[in-house]
Amino acid sequence: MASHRVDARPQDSVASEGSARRRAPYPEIEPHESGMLDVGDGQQLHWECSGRPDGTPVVFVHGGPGGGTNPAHRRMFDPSVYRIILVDQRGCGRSVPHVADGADLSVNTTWHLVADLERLREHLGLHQWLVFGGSWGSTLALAYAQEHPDRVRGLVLRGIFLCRPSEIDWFYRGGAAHLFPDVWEGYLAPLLAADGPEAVHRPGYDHVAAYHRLLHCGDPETEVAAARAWTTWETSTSMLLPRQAAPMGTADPDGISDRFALAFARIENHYFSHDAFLKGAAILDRMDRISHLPAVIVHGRYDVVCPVANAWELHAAWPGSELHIVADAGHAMSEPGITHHLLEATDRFRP
Ligand code: STX
Repeated sequence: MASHRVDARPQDSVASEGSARRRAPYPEIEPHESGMLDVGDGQQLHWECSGRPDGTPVVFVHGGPGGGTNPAHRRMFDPSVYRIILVDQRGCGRSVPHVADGADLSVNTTWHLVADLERLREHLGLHQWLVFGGSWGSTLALAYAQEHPDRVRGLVLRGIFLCRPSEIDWFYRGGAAHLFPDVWEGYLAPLLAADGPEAVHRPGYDHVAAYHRLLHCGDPETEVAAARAWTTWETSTSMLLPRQAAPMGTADPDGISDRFALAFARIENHYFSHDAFLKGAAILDRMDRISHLPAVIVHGRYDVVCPVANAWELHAAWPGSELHIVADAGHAMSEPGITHHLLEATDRFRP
């Protein structure tokens, strides 16, 4: 039966949410196994397993695309029962070749990433796994599950992103600028420098196409400046109250390296220049393939990167899913209310 929960009323959300009511992630752990998986096309993916070696498998599908995994991601799962699998998607994180080193983006599409997950599952000898993904990780988790429903035990999804053109327009072509006009100035700066104000402010100007030119212009300084501006726009708009959230690796705007920014910006821009390669395979059009699978969806009410309507539409198309709208959170996994509900969800999927 369909169910949805709004966990706190907006007016009482922040002040009354004592830390006692919000769970902290599991302790830091180290992997017990890792490797590089050759997936063809000259690509090798870095993967690792932590937690219980013979535990119930869960795969963490990271965001971006291009965001990579980090040690904090292990902490969303009970390590005494889960075999926790982290994998860096093509071209980013510890996978090679890295996009910052010029990796070929023509062999980097949603369908390559779906096939890569399946290859990793086979490599690890797993019959099925729980699939956990946020943001772009939710898009990819859904695309994977729709291709390979028999391999998925269930899904835990947050910050739902369906990668529709309207969602790309919202975040990268001026919608969200209405909420973050100050941060948007930083996003526009490289475009203004390259194309001038008349062009940039003309209706129909394509910010994503303009960024594509800058990110591949051949001048390293311009490329890095563009990559950092693109990435900062995203990291600086992802939390309702940044100081409330624990530092979680890449979400820290001060912790962005040039290398991270180049991969993140180039890979995202590549996917969003191609509607994430989903034409004819829109996520919401193929829900019949996975509507029998159990799923928990967690989404912040004030998610500016991926508006909560995405989660609402996904839940509406998935009668068995459970939706938690967190009243005092934005987009980031590290926000207290988001972390809390994700931990509750992964605990409930324990065997
Ligand atoms: N991109 C959304 C996404 O997947 C549209 C995402 N947003 N921020 C992140 O990922 C990081 C936390 C990896 C910076």
